[in-house]
Amino acid sequence: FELQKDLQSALDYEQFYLVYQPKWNTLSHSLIGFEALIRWHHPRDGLISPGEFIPIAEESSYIIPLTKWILKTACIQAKQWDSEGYHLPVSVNLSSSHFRADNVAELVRTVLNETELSPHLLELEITESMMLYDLNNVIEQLQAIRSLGVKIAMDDFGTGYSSIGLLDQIPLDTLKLDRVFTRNIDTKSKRAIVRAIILMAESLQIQVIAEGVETQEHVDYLTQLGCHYMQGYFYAKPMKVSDINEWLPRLS
Ligand code: G
Ligand code: G
Ligand code: MN
Ligand code: NA
Repeated sequence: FELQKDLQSALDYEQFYLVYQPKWNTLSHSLIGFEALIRWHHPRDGLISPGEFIPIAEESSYIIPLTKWILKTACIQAKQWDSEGYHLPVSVNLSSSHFRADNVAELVRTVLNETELSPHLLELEITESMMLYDLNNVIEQLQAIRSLGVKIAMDDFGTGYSSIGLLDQIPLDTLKLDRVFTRNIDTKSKRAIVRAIILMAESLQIQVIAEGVETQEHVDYLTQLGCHYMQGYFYAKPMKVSDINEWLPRLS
């Protein structure tokens, strides 16, 4: 209750900020983009995890203005990096309740217009649970978003209510392999599943990126299985803009 009340004023008091986690191409050893992740600096309790407050925001329509702020802030940042010569896409996480409560495609169109960000520098991360309700409505919105030139990624793939049978119906550019696969990649049976997911994605012309890559062993196994896009603490943690800006010039 307390948290819910504080949440309502957090946007007005500018208590939110975004951190950005690099995504890596392990073949070319290059940065391929960032995932934007929200942080809440609570005036009394300090840093509160989105794992705690996003579900609360999702229970009310607060998720709509909150996501609008996230989307706009991430687009402004991507536009800024673009103008500095870093033409890197930024991904933004969307909540499934948002698709039920609002026209997400319209929001994306508005924010792209306001920020003048090139649509190909934006990616949206959706989850399998989005497909549970009103599948046709979600697919329609995703098609409208994709026709703008914005990319769509399926987050946490393989853990939720598996949408494997829908992969040819959902407009999709990327699968984000959930970090439980990475964590258990030293298990033969898990590798068999990951291999099958990668082969299936290839045939459907969908890219695969592994999440939660933390060790050289993870990198080696995933590389053997044909996965060449990775995200995780092994490469970089989510960072504040000021840290990213210090880190970027040292890459090349
Ligand atoms: O960043 P962290 O690992 O603490 O995130 C915890 C959870 O919160 C993850 O499931 C992540 O997807 C979610 N999350 C983080 N930032 C956002 C955001 O901006 N929007 C939404 N909808 N979820 C987010
Ligand atoms: O659900 P989603 O994939 O959007 O969640 C992203 C969350 O995963 C972020 O909160 C981020 O802090 C966290 N994360 C990023 N890299 C790693 C990692 O290598 N290991 C673990 N355990 N968590 C990670
Ligand atoms: Mn994500
Ligand atoms: Na994920």
